[in-house]
Amino acid sequence: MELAGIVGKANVGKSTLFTALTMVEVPAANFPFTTTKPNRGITYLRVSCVCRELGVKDDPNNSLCVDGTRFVPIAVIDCPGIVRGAHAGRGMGLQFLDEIRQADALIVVADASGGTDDDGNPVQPGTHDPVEDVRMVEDEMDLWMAELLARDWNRVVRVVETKQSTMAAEVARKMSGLRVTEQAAEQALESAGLDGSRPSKWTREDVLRYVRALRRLTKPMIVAANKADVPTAREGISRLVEAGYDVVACSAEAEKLLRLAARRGVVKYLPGDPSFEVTEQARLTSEQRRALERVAEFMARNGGTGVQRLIDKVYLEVLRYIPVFPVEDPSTFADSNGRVLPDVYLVKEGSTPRDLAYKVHTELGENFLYAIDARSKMRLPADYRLRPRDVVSIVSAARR
Ligand SMILES: Nc1nc2c(ncn2[C@@H]2O[C@H](COP(=O)(O)OP(=O)(O)OP(=O)(O)O)[C@@H](O)[C@H]2O)c(=O)[nH]1
Ligand SMILES: [Mg+2]
Repeated sequence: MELAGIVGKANVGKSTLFTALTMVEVPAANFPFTTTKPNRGITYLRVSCVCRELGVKDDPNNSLCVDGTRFVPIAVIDCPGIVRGAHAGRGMGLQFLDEIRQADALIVVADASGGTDDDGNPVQPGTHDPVEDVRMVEDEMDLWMAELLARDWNRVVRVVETKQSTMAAEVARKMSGLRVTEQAAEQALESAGLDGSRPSKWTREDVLRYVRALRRLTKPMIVAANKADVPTAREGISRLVEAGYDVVACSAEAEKLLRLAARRGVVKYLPGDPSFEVTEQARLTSEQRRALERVAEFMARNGGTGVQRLIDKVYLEVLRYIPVFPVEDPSTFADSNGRVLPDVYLVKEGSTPRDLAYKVHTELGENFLYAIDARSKMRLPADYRLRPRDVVSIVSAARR
């Protein structure tokens, strides 16, 4: 399953976001280091289902369909807070980053309201620049990666400079746990403008420039400009956008409140909806009513709480994944058990039907013959690139 890591400065709302995304209740409180160990849960990517367009009643297997909206599961991990010096053990340290080595992408949470200092202590809102929240996390992660790279550096220098190996091969070997491929290691050399054949000439700045390039390639990130419901967040959000980050303004607190209220039947709300409705049977205290009114006002300004948008943007825009519906029978859109539109798979933009086959099952990939577009019942050309919401039947040589 896909995996996203939630990281950020202490006390910015990571655990609140995690609970809003997963409905797994974990402690959240207004002081730094509330979280001491990573929390794991499942959230969902929201995509439009093809069931209505095809006029069928689906029977999902790997995802949920609610009134024509599909929710595809994605694992998320909430991490302890990061402060300057964490790579050297300050605060909660960075050991926990081991848990998110396999993440596809990182959600870096910032306190857009500017109401927490460098160490996560509450301060007057609007007095701290949230761009600093993000830079600090990037710097600490780079120092952590540089340390990984520096381990047995002398040996790497020797084997590379005596041409027994290449820098890219050595980096990929050392960092394969971080999903660093040889190709990415090579590409990072280029984008950092470094000579991979002479590592003995690299300065410490060169190493940092290199791991920064490598991190950007292998752990793309999106910034959650959280606490966007606080008035001072306006300025903070603009600063984050101006700094060039991919930013989604959100209120984890508003989303958490809504999802809990929806679960209790108080409101009608699907994650990612731009607004919600209070149900008729809801019995609310005046305080609860006011809280919901504040959320409604915020959503009207922000086009929703922004929380679902984070996940959707990470996977569909930053990582450029495409949701496709593999089916076995192109006439009924069912699998061999008769389940209609059972699964949604996420494939990288540019993937072919054969890539999809491999993703479903290695054996299906190996015995791939061709694929059929289940909408038109036409055979797809061998070089066909999958498009969002394609419904594809794979024909393989495998016998059951
Ligand atoms: N106004 C507002 N407050 C929020 C929001 N999200 C979280 N908070 C508050 O921010 C404080 C910190 O929330 P947590 O979720 O514990 O933050 P964290 O980043 O997990 O903190 P650590 O685990 O200590 O690093 C709590 O008081 C939350 O209620 C939000 O969207 N808006
Ligand atoms: Mg936390």
